[in-house]
Amino acid sequence: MKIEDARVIVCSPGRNFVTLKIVTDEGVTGVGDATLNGRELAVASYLADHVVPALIGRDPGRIEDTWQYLYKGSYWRRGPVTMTAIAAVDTALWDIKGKVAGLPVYQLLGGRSREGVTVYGHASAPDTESVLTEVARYVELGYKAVRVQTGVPGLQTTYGVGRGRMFYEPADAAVPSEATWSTERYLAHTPSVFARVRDEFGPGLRLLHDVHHRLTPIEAARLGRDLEPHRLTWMEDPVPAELQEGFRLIRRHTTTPIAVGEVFNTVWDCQQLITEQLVDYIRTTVVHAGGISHLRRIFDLAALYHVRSGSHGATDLSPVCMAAALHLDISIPNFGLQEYMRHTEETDAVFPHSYRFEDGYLLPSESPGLGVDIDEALAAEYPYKPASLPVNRLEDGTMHSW
Ligand code: EZ4
Ligand code: CO
Repeated sequence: MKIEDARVIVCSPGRNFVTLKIVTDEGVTGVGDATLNGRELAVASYLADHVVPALIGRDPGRIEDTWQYLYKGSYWRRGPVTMTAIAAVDTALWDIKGKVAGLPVYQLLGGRSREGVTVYGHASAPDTESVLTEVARYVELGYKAVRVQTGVPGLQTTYGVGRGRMFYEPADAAVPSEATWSTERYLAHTPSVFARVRDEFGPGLRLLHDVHHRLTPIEAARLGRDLEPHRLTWMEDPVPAELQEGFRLIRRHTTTPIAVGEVFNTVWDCQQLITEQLVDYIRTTVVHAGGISHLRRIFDLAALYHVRSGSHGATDLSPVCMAAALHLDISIPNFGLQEYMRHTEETDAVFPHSYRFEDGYLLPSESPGLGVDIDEALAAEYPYKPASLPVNRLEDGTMHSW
């Protein structure tokens, strides 16, 4: 079998997505997600201009060899654009291998290690009282874990607080919109939100919170300590993580578990965090960390150090990524949680899939391969729209991490 064609499909059904579809000479096809939020066209060009020509004629069964070819062969290693492009190829080849074998991909990864993939949803609202209603909505749907984000008194907008119920889409303008941040206001407010939510919902519900890279290690240590009585499942991205050793300082002061990694691309970005046991959950994903092959390497390393998976799953990760994530999630020994933000109806229609939500779990498809596809005719009805992630400034105008 040979790769005959590979198409890069850019579309915007509700938001922008980049998808790679590989076609073989025997008619078997595979799909991979290549969406990098706010930088979509860079990956589309990387694939179309630099990767696709080298794929034509290759044996689609050689997944590992193709991964190494694209990683070592580019000379310029790592980085989000490169690793997202490699991820798309890797994912599509796993899809093809599953279809050829007549098995869902999780069977090729060793089969089920659990009955379902526990997911968490996003409850958000401008204030504490109204967020209780949003958490209750998820509990009623059967969710066993909920991420809670609220507005901060004195700040106009805050990360994670959506305009609509059960939906949040931060990439909102062609040129980045600007938000204002105050660490003081945030630290003063957030513990009281979790006190109220824990009090209302009791000890059984798993609660999570995303700090979104906005604190310094000692500030994060203080927040972690203030949240300890409310027993969070995790505090996510407490600080920007380029400085991996910075997490030692957080660890010294708090037992609130830490989850990091949605912006990481390779095992090298989290090697120290994992081997020094500085985090509890690693949030790397299929689409941004080199596909199923490389993500499994990261999770295997993590398993040696008591670190569990907690893959990113916001709406900018397409149903193709979600389908792939579920095959890995159900098979690995050290699964923790999977983030799950529901896509819009338009997105779901363009990416027909057969994974399903049931009582707080997502269940991977039983179809051969990944069990997801792209309707190219429908996708063509939703052309790309420039959209960037916002930027963040402190109240005095200083640039800050968003
Ligand atoms: O800001 O996916 O945990 N989820 C997140 C997301 C990210 C977006 C960036 O593309 O942090 O909301
Ligand atoms: Co996050």
